[in-house]
Amino acid sequence: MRELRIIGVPSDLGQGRRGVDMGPSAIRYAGLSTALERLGYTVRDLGNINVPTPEMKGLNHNTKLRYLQEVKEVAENLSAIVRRVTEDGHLPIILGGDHSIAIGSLAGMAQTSQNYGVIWFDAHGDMNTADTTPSGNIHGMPLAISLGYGDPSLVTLCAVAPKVDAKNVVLVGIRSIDPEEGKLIREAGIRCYTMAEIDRRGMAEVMTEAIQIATDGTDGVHLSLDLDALDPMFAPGVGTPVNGGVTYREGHLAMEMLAASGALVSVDVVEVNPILDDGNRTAQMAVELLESLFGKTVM
Ligand code: 6HN
Ligand code: MN
Ligand code: MN
Ligand code: MN
Repeated sequence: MRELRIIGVPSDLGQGRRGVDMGPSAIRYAGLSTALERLGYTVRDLGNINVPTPEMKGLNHNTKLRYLQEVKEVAENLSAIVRRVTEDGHLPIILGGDHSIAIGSLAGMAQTSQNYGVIWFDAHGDMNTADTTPSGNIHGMPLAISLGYGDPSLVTLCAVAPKVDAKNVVLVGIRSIDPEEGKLIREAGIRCYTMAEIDRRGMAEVMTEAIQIATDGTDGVHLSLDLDALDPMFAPGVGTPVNGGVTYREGHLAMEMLAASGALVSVDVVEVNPILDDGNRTAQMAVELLESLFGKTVM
């Protein structure tokens, strides 16, 4: 059994609402390490990487790519740790922070010898660029950047571009796409499983296909788990909630199927915002989903 390594990335630079920087603490407080140890894993928490806070930096004039320089530095630092953990044969669990941190997760994985696919579990496509963003928030761009679209300094991070092949990337849980973003998703040729398709076909069929696509010709799957994929009823503590999301059991089924595939090589868990939460429910949900992802079953 592979050993697990937890890496916290307390970043809220990629989006507009404070509090998501407390995600790693909230998820730890909800008992992540103990839960994974109960499943029989050896777990080591590597602590948090250093992330600047917005207050440190004064005004940011790049309104199309907010905190570009800082987001890039965080991604670079994270990528080095993810790379080292993976090369040591361990599986990284990266705790956000906003979704911009996935730029670093995927950059780290792309530098290893492993060829991987990505399941991007999200209400949103995260396929904006500076030309299409309605907000200037980089958390709406990490998938585009990883596929080679967008700001050149982010796209070429760690001198590998793209970080993943679009033919091995799937979006699951999607229900909020900006108009120009939708065009890029189609142009890039990413398979996009919307909530409407999940409703019609069921999560089991969708995940069977999603895992097939992400594992086709690859050595494994990176899961990028944005808690806003879940319906706000089950994960209220997120900065950009959208109604009509993945239910409690659909979420667990997806994780259970990914566990059964044996294909998981790395995971990031992002967008948990304790300030917007109802108690610590969203972090608790994240821990429960990770338990399923790492093989928890009824008996
Ligand atoms: N997330 N599409 C919107 C934007 O501002 O680009 C929302 C992005 C949300 C990103 O939740 O990781
Ligand atoms: Mn996201
Ligand atoms: Mn590679
Ligand atoms: Mn999202």
